[in-house]
Amino acid sequence: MAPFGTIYSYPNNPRVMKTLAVANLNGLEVSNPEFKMGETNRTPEFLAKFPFGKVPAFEAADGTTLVESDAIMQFVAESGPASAQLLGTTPAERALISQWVFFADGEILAHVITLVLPRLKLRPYDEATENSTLEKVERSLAYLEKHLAGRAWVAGGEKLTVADLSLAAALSWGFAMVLDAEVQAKYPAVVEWYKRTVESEGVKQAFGEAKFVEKREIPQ
Ligand SMILES: N[C@@H](CCC(=O)N[C@@H](CS)C(=O)NCC(=O)O)C(=O)O
Repeated sequence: MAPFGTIYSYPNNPRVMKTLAVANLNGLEVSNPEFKMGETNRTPEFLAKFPFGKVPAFEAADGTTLVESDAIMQFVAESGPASAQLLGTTPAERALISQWVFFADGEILAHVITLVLPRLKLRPYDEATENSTLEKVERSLAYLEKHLAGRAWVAGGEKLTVADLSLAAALSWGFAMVLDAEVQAKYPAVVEWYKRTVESEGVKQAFGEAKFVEKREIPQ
């Protein structure tokens, strides 16, 4: 199989997992070469293609270059036989799927990153920020919990879509590092849907084994 494209990023970036899952479901090969954050993305070669210098960054075999992980995911989703399943077909289906992709980025991932950065020693820990951010994440989880009643997949169809992949990617560092057993117990439908998503064929190979933190540690 000729490679469809290359995605550049540091390893285990949730913003990459969703695209790699979509590539698997579409039978497309997307390579993810070795990359050193702060080095590879500062080289003149990288900046010539991706002047913003952020990752993920994507280059298709046809020369198309893209940044913004959801645009990359959409491009790869549009480019294979699972396109209708992943992105929907009617205007209403497509907009609903986009709604959850935007929700995943703005209402979950942004907060999860605020919670995770002090645990990766990339930002000082601040208790007030931690508590207010946890409240925001829990508001989103409560909304998702209710929405999932009677639904196997977020957009309501019979198969997963990019909505599920974006939300699961946004939550992956959260469940692994911060949203511990006490939080998980409040949102059983979310946890069940999350496991269903990340254990799906094609997704598990991209996301790796799901990790759940038992008790969140407070960074010192
Ligand atoms: N909205 C962008 C966010 C990309 C982003 O913030 N990437 C970070 C790493 S996760 C980055 O490359 N930071 C390097 C920098 O700020 O120079 C997306 O979804 O792709």
